[in-house]
Amino acid sequence: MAKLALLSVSDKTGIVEFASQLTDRGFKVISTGGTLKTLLDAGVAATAVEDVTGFPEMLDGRVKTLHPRIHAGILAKRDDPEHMAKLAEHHIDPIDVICVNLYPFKETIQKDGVTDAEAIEQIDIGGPSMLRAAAKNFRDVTVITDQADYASFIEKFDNGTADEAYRRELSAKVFRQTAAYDALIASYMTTEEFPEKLTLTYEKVEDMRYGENSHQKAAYYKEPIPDTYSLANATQLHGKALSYNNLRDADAALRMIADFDKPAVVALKHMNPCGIGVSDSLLSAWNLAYESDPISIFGGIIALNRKVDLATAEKMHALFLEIIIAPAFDDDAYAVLAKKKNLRLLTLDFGKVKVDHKDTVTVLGGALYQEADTAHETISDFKVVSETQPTEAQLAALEFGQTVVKHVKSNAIVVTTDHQTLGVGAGQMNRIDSVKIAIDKAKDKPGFADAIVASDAFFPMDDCVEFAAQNGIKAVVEPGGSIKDQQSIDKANEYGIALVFTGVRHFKH
Ligand code: 93A
Repeated sequence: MAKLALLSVSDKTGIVEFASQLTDRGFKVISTGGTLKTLLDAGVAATAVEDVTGFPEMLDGRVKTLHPRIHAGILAKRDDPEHMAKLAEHHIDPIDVICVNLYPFKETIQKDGVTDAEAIEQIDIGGPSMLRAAAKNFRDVTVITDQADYASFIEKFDNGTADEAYRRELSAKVFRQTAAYDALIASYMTTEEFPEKLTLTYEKVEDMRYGENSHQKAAYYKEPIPDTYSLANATQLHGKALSYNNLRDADAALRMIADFDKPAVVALKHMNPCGIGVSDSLLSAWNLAYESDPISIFGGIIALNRKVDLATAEKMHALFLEIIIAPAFDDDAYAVLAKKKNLRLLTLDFGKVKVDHKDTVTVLGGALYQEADTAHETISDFKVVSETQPTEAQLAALEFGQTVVKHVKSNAIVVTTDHQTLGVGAGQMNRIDSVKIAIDKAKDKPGFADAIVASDAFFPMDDCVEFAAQNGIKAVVEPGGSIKDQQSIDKANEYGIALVFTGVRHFKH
């Protein structure tokens, strides 16, 4: 009896060649409507599923292969005499190879203006059923869902290595595929923000040379349909492959720069900004970001929110940088930057800036899932709690500082003007230490006379306000909310400086 192969594919790429290779090797091919037509048109012998089931495809194709003659043929255990006797009793032939790829649900829901009915029609039922049945019965059945496996199966079949271990690999691949397919459907159908089962699914972009450190293995995955403004949608034009740390840093830089409308440059190291400049031109924004901390920027990640021009490119070219990410590069700017063969140059559509999604982090044995911190306080959200009112200029600086500080690892303190960071104190376990670091970095810079202090969380004691005031700071912004707020307010009044509360904390761990 000829071995049977059932081929039913939405994406018909490579199917004619695969089917003819199967028939050349003595397989009898069975197919569903569209696949059958493709094969017959190409002159490959194949039988209609209807001729096997004795039933027509019905309900607009919703029922084609959902039939005991198909599923018993897949699921029968070949070494079980009772199973085989049942097949014989009902004149059902065992099916040896299942080759299926599914209705294009993902592609469909990405189409502009797609209706719910169109999306739902693309939920494949019969395909996953056959795949899962064959994957369950991998000891006897070969199941193929990845086009890349057409050639590998033929090769292994020919050299006698299409064995049970190989079929088990294919089976695992199928369960991953159907799980991911269902996860995407689940996310399409789900309206709850935090459903009782989190069915996230990611697709491998690449294996990485290593993870955070060279002894850690790692791979990069992206969402099936990432937001337009996301690192997964960035295009690398030039340079070495992005490392694990590069990707995290580039992501952090993209989140930061998304908060600025005017020409802005973010320079970043280890997920923290070392310089942010905002101005009327990209070049002057670059100068501000650079002058914020000309030492730390070495080996940094740069995000710019305008097309990179030659003058700015030349400035960047003079430094050792890891990554430059921008909406685009002028040709001459690109030519200058691309002289460094390792420098990674990336572009991303900044026209679709929208950092509004959920972040997932893992803990041992679990995952935490939360809304991204998109809260953004402006002057109208500020509550002045000191006797001294901030000036207009100070208010603008406080707003800039508040925009920056939420992107800095806690405990976060930044010293800024209204368009430039002067000092960043990040990641200290004690808030006063962050204040000291930020002020120490800022105090000799031009612009310090107008500088303010911004804090990501409340001051637990009055020492932060005191230290700032003693060092010449005239305005401070913090969320407030400490039981000792009054002490900080008293200290601001004692020194005659302005203190502003936002009411919103921006921890970043
Ligand atoms: O509508 S279905 O869920 N009902 C079925 O019984 C069925 N059998 C196979 N979809 C079904 N398929 C799918 O049809 C396959 O997964 C494949 O994607 C597609 C191939 O159809 P055609 O050969 O007509 O192009």
